[in-house]
Amino acid sequence: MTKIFISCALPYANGPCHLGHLRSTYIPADIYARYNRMAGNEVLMVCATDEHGTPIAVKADLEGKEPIEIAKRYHDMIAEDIRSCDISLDNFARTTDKIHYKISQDFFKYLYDKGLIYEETIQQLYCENCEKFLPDRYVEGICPACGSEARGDHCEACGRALDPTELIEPKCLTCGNTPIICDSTQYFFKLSHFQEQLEDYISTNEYLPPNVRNYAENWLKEGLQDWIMTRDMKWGIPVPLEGAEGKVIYVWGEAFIGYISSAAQWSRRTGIPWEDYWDGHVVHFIGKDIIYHHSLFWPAMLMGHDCKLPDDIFAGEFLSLEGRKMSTSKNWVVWVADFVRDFDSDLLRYYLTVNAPLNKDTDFSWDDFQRRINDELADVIGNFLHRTFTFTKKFFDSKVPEYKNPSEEDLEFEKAIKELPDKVGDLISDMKFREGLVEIIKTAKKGNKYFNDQEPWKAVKEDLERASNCLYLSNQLSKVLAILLKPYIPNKADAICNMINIPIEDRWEDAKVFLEEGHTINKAKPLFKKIEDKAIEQQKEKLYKNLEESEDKKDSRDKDSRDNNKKLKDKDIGEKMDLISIDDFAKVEIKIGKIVECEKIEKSNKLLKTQIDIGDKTIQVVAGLGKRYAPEDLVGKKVPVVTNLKPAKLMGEKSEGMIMATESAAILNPDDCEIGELLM
Ligand code: B3M
Ligand code: ZN
Repeated sequence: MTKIFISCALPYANGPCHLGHLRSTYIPADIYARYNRMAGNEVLMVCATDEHGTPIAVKADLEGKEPIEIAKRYHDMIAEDIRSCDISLDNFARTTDKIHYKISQDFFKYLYDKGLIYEETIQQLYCENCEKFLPDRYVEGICPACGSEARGDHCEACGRALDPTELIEPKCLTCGNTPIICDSTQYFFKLSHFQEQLEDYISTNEYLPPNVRNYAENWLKEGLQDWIMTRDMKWGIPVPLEGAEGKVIYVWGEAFIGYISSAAQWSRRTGIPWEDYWDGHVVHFIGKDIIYHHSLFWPAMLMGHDCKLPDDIFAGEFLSLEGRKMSTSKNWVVWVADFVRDFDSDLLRYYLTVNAPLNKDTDFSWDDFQRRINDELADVIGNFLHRTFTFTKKFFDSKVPEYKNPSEEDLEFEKAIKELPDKVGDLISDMKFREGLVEIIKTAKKGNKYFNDQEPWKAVKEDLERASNCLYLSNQLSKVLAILLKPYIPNKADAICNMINIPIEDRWEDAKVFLEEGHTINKAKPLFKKIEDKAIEQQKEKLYKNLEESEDKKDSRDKDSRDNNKKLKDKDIGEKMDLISIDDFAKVEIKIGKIVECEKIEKSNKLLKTQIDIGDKTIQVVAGLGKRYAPEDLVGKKVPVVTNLKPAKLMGEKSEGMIMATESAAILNPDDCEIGELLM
């Protein structure tokens, strides 16, 4: 039994949750937490709202309210969003809680006393009219790099981080005056001091996924700069040093502490020390835009304290919406609260998990959502369960029938059922949430095929043993599905347990225990309703209407601003997903080839060296197919090959092309592949 500390990135309390938050962070964290609890590990999963920072202070100014009122409003909304999707947090706190202030200030002071935080005078923008320094978002101007309008420390158009003093034509956001540049003293964290230790941490930590490691290594190569840890503003946690009046700790200098203060709050409530969990296995679930902060800045702060470092940082990549980047300011977004008003949250959990692996950017599209729910949840899982239960009722008096003299097909299906719990469990432990779900769907598909092949509706008259074995095994798979689906779609899983008439299962191991012959099941109820075209059309209409309205508003706000049209056009181009033109596609040459020779590459357990006849010549291709195919199986096989790739070397062997295969390393043959599988 292991103790596991799971954190979800803290959402800013300046807006409710949208689907992007769920996809990158909360759903994966929850699947992992639920599975681990079921597997008998002890889990502490925490989160909080991140309530400081300039965006909240600016919003408050604009609305004529106190920042704490804004924060409270969104904290409540976010808490409801998270609850409505059954994210099973053990504690959801706020960075404005007293305990958070205390721990953050102590943390800051400790680093200062150790000489890891120092003072330095720098230049900052100052508004003489408002008599205040203008940190981050308090100032607007033009981005010196791309010429677009930029907010303080960040240009949304080109994605660059800016020093506000670099802005062209800066304006105070509050009063519109042009600020002046003034000296100001701030506190800096000696991040550069930790360069070597961080290099070591990043290169030796076996858990870090490749996307996190790559980003971190690239930044480390550039060399780390010290981080400014303070701001001149009222809203925030006061810097706990003499002579630092009027300064607060920079929001990123205390947000991480939210993981700890939320856990500490939980400890207070339960009497259980959170430290035991931190000493176990620590996993941070985050979005990819904050890898820098979590892989470098936070570990360095912990190193400064001689604390144990996070074991794993799991970063979900981005979700776009109908092929465009999501944008809250343009209302190009689906809010969680709107979604769950119209659909069951389990459908969302399902779709956002199965849609693509988390280490890839992906798109939410309403049509695809409808297709997957109807074709997979309703047609595959729903149909399998429904047939099993109604048939058991009709022909076996709602009792699990006998299993006698199994046929070869029975034995094969029984094996697939018995293997499933470990297979899926291992994938989830490995953070391969989508792959686990795909295995479940695949097995349910197998179940449908087996049911069709056994034809129990006929067999019940001709060969009772065959019908009875079929229903025996189908009920067993239903039980396994009820348990294995729990981390993914908890409500539906509970509903399946009710239909099978077993307690709501919370132990993974129970999936390995078969129902007894004679066990009585309950009446079947429809589990997944198909989503109608009309419902999807309505959602799309709403989305496009929102976009138009927000563009109208923006147009009237911007009517006197320079060059507005050009800017919108440029932005639109930048915001499209990575779409390619037909000309780009035409560059790829794909041919059907025949594998004429194939051998294993020594020292690799998956690479195969193949010679492929592509008509006019034979090329050598090194392919990662060895886990799935033996070399002798491939000789003589026809395969699609990309033939105009730049040659590369893999394990010292030249590779002049690429065999088209799916992400699960199956050679392309659409009938054998899953819908939605990526080719690579
Ligand atoms: N509040 C939200 C974000 O940048 C930010 C996360 C803090 S995690 C310690 O996604
Ligand atoms: Zn001003």
